Amino acid sequence: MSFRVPSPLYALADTLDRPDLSYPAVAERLCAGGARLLQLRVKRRPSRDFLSNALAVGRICRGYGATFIVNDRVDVALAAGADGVHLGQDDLPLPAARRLCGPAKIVGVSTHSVAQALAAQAAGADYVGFGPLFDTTSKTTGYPPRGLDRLAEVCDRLAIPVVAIGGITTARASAALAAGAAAVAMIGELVLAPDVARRTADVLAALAAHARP
Ligand code: 3NM
Repeated sequence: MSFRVPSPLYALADTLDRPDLSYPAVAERLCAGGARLLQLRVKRRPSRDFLSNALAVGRICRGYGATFIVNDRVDVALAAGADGVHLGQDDLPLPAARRLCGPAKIVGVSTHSVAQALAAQAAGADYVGFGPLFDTTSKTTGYPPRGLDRLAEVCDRLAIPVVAIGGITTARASAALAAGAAAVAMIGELVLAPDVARRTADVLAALAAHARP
């Protein structure tokens, strides 16, 4: 399957451990602001809690016509009827995930080097995440910022879409697309904004301005 990202913004619905945020509420505001490619990113939660959030977020995404991806867990993605799953380097290897998901689901992989990105493509990933592009406090990646030059190298070497991630702000988003990324993924810039829907709309407007000739 040849996958095309449905939007240049890949919005990650994560609560960043803020007690005042819920996954469905974040997803609703992201979609209301125009996000049409959304990943539910749940960490350190019991499986049944993860699934109930995935079912709720899946309903919201379907209502908006947004593509819905679940992070890390193939079983939760399938049980929630998601469009796909996003795997980290320590999650199920791609061939196993593909056997469980079948060919129609979108399978993405987090990568942090050219070698990892090439390996993910060779194993049949539909897209790769590549990061951390810049410094980020949202995830301890174990890698220093990869920077725009390395992003450009990965984009040059891969035939599948590359999604840039890590420390991306509204102001820096266009630079990632200019380096060849098909989309930018964001957490903090969106979900910690005073008005999540408005910030999402502002990012989409900035990305659309970049796309105009
Ligand atoms: N993955 P923010 S960086 C989830 O490098 C994630 O693979 C990364 O959050 C990677 O937009 C990251 O707030 C955190 O920086 C992204």
